[in-house]
Amino acid sequence: MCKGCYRKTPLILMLVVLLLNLTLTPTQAEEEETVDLRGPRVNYLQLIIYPGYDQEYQAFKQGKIDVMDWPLSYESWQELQNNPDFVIEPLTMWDSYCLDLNCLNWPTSDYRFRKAVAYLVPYEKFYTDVLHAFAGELMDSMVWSEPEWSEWYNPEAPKYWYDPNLAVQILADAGYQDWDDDGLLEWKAPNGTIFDLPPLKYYAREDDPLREALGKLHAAELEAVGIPVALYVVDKEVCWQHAYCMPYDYHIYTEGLGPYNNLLFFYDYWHSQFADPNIDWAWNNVFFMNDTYDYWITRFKYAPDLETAKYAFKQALAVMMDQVPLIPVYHSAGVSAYRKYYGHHSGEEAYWDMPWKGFPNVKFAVVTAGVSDWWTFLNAHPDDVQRGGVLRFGMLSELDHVNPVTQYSTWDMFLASALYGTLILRDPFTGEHIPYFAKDWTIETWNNEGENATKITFHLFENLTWSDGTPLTSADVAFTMKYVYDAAGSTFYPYVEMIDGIDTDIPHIETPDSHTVTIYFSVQSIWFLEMVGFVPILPKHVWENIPPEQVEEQGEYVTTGNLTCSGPYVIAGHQPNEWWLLRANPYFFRYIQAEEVETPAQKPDITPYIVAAVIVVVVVAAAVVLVVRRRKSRAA
Ligand SMILES: [Ca+2]
Repeated sequence: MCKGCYRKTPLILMLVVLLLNLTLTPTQAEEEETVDLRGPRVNYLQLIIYPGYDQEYQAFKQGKIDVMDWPLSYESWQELQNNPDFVIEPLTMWDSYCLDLNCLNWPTSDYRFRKAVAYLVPYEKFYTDVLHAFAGELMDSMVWSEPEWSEWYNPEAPKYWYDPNLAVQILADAGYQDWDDDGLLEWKAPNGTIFDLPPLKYYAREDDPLREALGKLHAAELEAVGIPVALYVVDKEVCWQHAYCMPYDYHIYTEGLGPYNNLLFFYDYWHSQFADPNIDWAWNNVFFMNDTYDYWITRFKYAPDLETAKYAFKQALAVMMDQVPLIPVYHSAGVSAYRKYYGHHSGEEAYWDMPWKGFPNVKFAVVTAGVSDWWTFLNAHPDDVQRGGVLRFGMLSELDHVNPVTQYSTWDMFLASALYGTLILRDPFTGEHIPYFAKDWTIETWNNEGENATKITFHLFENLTWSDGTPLTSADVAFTMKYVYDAAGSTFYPYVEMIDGIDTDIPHIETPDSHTVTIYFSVQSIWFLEMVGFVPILPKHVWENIPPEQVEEQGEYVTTGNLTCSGPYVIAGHQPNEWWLLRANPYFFRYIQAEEVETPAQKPDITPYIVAAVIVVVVVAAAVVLVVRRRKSRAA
């Protein structure tokens, strides 16, 4: 779900936060809900991979996993809602499911045609028949009027509620009519020449029932007005080959974005500089190229204050909605769920039937919203056990990149966030920036050749340690910023590209002592904390030996079968396409000691996992080959 990468931001300038109490108390949660910043509370986290939603759901129902990575479907919710073995929580997720319209391929290259296509999305029918007013909420704009986003929403921006008569009128005015009376539209050029329309290549995601249904409903509406459609309901890999890879042979694709916590992706995805059809995985894969949009979205990204950012964003949003390179349709809602009691796993009798605790219902996600975010990895535990047991977490996919630098999919991010830390986190309930590896930070301006520019000073906690026992210092932070700028296919390039001197051998980053780092940016923006604060910190002593241009082929996991990390977990084993086993990392700076030593009989029987893991590492290494310059985070 995120190139992964994604954030609503209560902006706090010149912020100094001192963490005095390790337990957060949400200020405005409707019900009392807290998270613990210390963890993990289980000995092991097992990420178990399933080929599809149905298989994962069956495993969840049978108690083979404690929580799913995906929200419950409408049908699953109906089945479980009164079952006392499950805890079901309402889900708020800021993601976007939209229709990508390829602005390079005719006829979706014609903005009048795109407008007509937008007016043919049967929103209400989709909402009642497919979403069941449950699984998602309709969006009338790429940023919609949820309370949390209302200050960025532009009510004046064009909307495209279903109106087939208007669609036909727009098409006719633009020359798209049934000129030869065969039931299909043709286009009459201004000089009178008539062109047949090519069937619209429409890609809908077979692995996602909602997106499949959306594609089918919309395609039927297009055909009903005489637009020829070739609908391909195919797996995500096939969709990606057409929607994200050369030669971008598609007209419409059922896109998923997010979840996100801020709106910076409007720059990263749709500024025209990223619309390069000559590379695979172009971020701007709809090839939206509009000077006015570029102007406003750049003003937004490099805004010196919040008011400037809001104004510029609303202008950009109005341009985008007028030009419709994408049609917003819905965002996820519904519920996510976990099992109420610890399962009957052999060797874990000590925990059987204990209530599970520590599944916060996250609104501002590290990886994904609901009860299956990173916070659950850190907090989940059997009732009063200080630390013990195994959390079994279902996943819909194997990872794409076992690499913190090129992490891309949701599943890449689940692993990376379990292993690596960032300078800051967000309060999962309010979105406020809170300490992680940095205990406090200060945002100031500096004089860059006569212009105001931003600098941020972070003070690191002093007990940060890598999983091999090496201290984690400001040198690791400085190294990381330069490395993720240089690395091929780096997910975090946009986060660091405005660091002053980042394209030189000596970036403008100061490390006056081992726990202090000051990062200078070349311009001023309110967003820089949002960027560098969420880059996973890498161990310099490991990654300095990996050439940035070889970050994928020579990445640490590919060459060693392990990842030196500093987060809550370390890798304990991996069976490709079946599971990852992670063990609580005793070097994690907020590691929770077990209150008492468990007897061997209480330990989970994980011997088969570890044996298998030794065997399979080479296979994985050979499979990791895809290298791209930039990627975006996808909802799936
Ligand atoms: Ca015709």
